[in-house]
Amino acid sequence: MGADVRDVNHDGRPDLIFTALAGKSFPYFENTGRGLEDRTARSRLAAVGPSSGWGIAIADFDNDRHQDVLSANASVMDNIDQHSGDHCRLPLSLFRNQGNATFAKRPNLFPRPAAHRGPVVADLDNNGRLGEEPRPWRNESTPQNWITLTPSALTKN
Ligand SMILES: [Ca+2]
Ligand SMILES: [Ca+2]
Repeated sequence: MGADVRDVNHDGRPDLIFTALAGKSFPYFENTGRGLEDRTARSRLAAVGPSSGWGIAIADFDNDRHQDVLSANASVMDNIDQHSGDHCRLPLSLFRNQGNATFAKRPNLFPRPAAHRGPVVADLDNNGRLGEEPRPWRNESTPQNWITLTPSALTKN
């Protein structure tokens, strides 16, 4: 389904996390420099729950320097509500990096379920904290350090 690549474990090499269908792990592969090694079980992304993940974004959502994981969730079947106890519309999930490339799901952070497909992450209000689109989520975490750059036009001498 969705995939994103970032240096999750601070070793300078990009790592890979992708989403999966309900009941499956969200695989996490660390880049060892000689290849990718499966660290899913150690990362605790193996127990993500009954959500089918679509898009994924790896970013530092709480400005603690550790890359966190946001997944856009929904069932693959638009009419699954009519056929089982499962739901098509699901809330987003945020997995906080605990500083050692292990993740803890932040419960009830996104209570509004929807047929999510792909997140877009940006600092929409220029406050140094990342928010999420298409349904704007305002990040109200404690501000940490960030820098804002304002590009200016170059002039010829
Ligand atoms: Ca890495
Ligand atoms: Ca973080």
